[in-house]
Amino acid sequence: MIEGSGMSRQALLELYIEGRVVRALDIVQEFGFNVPVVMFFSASDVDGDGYINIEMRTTHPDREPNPTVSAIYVFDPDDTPGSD
Ligand SMILES: [Ca+2]
Repeated sequence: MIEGSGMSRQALLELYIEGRVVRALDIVQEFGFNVPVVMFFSASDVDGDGYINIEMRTTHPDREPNPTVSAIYVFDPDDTPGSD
């Protein structure tokens, strides 16, 4: 779950899984101010190190230095809940 902090309405966030950008977004522009957002991504341990590396970076660290992820859930691909 990700929520725009309102520090900047122009912050562009990049979400990475295993070193690859899986989504770039302006969360406030797309979803609104202080609106919780749930996103689903498929992932696997691409480099075989035993971990699925997930990162979130801002392209505007001067305006949004600390983007926050409230929670990350990992589900079995055969038992993934809906977005409701
Ligand atoms: Ca890995």
